Amino acid sequence: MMPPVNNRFRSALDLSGVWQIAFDPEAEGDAKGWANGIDKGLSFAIAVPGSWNEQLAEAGFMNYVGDAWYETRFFVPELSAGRSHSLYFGSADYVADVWVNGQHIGSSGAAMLPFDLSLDGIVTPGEEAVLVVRVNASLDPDGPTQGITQETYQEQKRPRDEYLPAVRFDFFPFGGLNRPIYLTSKSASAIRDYTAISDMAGVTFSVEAEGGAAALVRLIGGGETVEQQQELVDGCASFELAPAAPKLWSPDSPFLYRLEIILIDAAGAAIDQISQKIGLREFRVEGTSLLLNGEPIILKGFGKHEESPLHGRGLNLPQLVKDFHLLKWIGANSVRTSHYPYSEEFLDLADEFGILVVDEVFSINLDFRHVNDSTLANHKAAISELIARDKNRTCVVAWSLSNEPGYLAEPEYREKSAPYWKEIFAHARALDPTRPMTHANVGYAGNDDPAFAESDIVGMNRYHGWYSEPAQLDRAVVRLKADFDAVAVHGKPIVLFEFGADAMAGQHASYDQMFTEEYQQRFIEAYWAEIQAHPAVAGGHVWNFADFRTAQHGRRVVHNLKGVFTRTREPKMAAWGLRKLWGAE
Ligand code: BDP
Repeated sequence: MMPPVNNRFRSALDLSGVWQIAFDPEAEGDAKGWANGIDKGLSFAIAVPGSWNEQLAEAGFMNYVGDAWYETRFFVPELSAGRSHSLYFGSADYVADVWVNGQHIGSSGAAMLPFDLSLDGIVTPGEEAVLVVRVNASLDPDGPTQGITQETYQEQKRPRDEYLPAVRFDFFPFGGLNRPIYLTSKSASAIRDYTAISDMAGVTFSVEAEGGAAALVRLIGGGETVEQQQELVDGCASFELAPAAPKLWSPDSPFLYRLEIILIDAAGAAIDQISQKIGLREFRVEGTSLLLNGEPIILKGFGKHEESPLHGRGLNLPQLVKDFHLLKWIGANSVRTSHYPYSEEFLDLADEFGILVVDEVFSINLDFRHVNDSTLANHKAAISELIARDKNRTCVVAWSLSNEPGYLAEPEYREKSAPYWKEIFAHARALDPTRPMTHANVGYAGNDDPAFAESDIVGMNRYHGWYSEPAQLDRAVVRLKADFDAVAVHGKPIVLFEFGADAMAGQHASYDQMFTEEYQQRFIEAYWAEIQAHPAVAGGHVWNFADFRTAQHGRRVVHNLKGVFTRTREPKMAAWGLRKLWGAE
């Protein structure tokens, strides 16, 4: 799916602003006719994009995950008469239905990904339209991240496991319209999709269009313009664009070309255009190494989250820009989008700043006691939608297809997961044969995790010295090295996608004590030494870049404090330590 574009041929009107929201805990909105307009007697003002939780905490909705109905009005410009209109949602957390002028125009697809709904025949240029969106922040029990309800803990006699809100993961389930929404317009004859695969020599490119006779493609940059025009056959054409003196993209020098795709009609006139920035780079696996542009690279970076005070998971551009400066300041070269696809604005900045992205599908802690055919189908659909959105991104160098499946050490994981992973990885590889695939293994799933056989990169998360061997780094590193040795049998590069310790900013001790800034720093340094020493380990991502909010339960102080920056981005001691370790000082 292509992001919204503003140019000569297309317009994208940002509908961000203050909307109205009404909560519907009993799911009666449908029967009450809220699709035509929500009950203003019950509604609150709400900023979009932005999660409802912290905005409306005082009104009682901090932990709300049920139906919530949004309403706004938008104007369809008269100028756009005769054009094709749609509404583009960056995401809706986690499921949504959309009505315009009382008509149901469609639903969201995979959670945390965009969806685009046609308005043709629904809106009239020159007139205002009423937009109603019903969002629900609970997850399908058969999704790639399985949902859970508040009742489950009691039914399963696990009251001590109860989280508020009920989730099966370690971050807060912020609900709402968390990314921008656009009213888009384009001509009926338009570029439908394109695939741009870059390497060190240039770009292999293919385009699909609705209407038009030919496509003109230009790669502009480094003092050169490479241009090709071809007739469309069945709406498609393919190109090879190779500059004479290619300038490469890398973390040290994130040079971006401009790629222009112009659709041309039979009379030779331009009728549509899309442009994107693209870097020339090659990322691949060779033996136990990762190579960027032919040179071995060690991944240094973080698992992150998209979240901030007040905004919740709502897009917070100032913080996002700051985060990229902090990534550079600390000497990081990569990020995993733990544990879901991040915004397109995040990817724009990663391209720009030269940050390699391991792009993760929203699949967390899959419990194989409850995995069924629907789980597999939904997981595959989420991968298809992720790859469709991000396939043209220079920064995306690998796909992560799941985080910590088999997390409960359930015996079913061994029995059922090998064929499951075979299908999942084959599905992803068929959609993108160019990027390596990985997942993030949890210790409980074992060093013989069936997913390793399918992966190109052996990804793992380890917390020796935290959840086990508390405050005993000498024992922790022995176990870590044993894990590395055990998974090295695959002969593939190993990346430690998570390791870290909680530190309460301002807490100190002169000996190893959990939750202090010193222990967090010593923990990270001890792990980094093992990462550097092991010949098969090709990188490490500290968990986490910054502190983040979790659901409420007795094992968290409402925040996970494993950030090397606080939630408001002040560095802890470990951040200064990493800056030295990673050679940025
Ligand atoms: C891992 C999870 C991550 C958690 C982290 C932790 O992948 O989401 O936040 O552990 O416990 O198991 O801090």
